[in-house]
Amino acid sequence: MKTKAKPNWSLKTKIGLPFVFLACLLFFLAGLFASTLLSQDISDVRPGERVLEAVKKEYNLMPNGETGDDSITDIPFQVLSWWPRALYFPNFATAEQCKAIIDMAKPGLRPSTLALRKWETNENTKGIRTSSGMFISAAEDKSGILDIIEEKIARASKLPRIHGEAFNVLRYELGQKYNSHYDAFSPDEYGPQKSQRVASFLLYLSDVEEGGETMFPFENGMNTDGTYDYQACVGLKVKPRRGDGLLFYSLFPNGTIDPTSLHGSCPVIKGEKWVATKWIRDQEQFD
Ligand SMILES: O=C(O)CCC(=O)C(=O)O
Repeated sequence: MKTKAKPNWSLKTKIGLPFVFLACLLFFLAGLFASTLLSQDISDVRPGERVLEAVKKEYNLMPNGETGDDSITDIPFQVLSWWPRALYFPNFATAEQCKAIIDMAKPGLRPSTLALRKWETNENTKGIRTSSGMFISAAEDKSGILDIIEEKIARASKLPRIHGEAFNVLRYELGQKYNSHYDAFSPDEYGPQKSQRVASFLLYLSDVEEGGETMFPFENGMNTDGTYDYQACVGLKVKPRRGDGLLFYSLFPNGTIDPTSLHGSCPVIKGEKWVATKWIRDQEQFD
């Protein structure tokens, strides 16, 4: 008797089940990928990055006053500290702008100088600030780059452009540094002042391989027990990165000097540091 051939279930199982399993897995992964893409508002958020204003909006602008304009400014920043009030602005300038500013400054570099306190002389302050630098105003720069940067600094700091001093472009070579100091001038130490520095904006024009950080040794009251050595590179440190900006305020909102705004430049250990500083005053600056 001819027996009915038994279907070969074992062979089908070997081919069919892994195929079905793989197909399901692929569908599942494709679905997961698509739903992740659709739920993203912005495409340039890196994992772990804190974004406060992620959704782009349409703005219905107000009529502006005589000194305002009809644009919206969007400059991303990170609050580094409230004491001192210090803000970090990634990608504030382009690599091309940084290079152009360095090229402008190179021919005019001279040893950096210090504003001297009543009891200080050039002799007894040697070694406090060892960089070289030069001053250049936006009006002197025919390329217009400093004009663009200055306008952006005014928007970032919310302080009018006309309160800014000329840019002080600085170069720190190996081992060069600036001991901790205040940018504001205490009348007790410097005598009566016609105006006061409110804030400082530092635009880093180069990366530095090692060292060269801008430091705030008294951040949030650290190191304030009276034993701080003004050369020591401690506290909150900001690593220079080409194109990034750092804004900090030397005065409290009530106009008195913030003791935690003490800051300096750590020595460069490897590489070279270039930075453009803009000091911003409490009234129009004529220079
Ligand atoms: O170079 C730095 O990081 C700090 C510069 C500075 O303290 C200044 O120019 O007042």
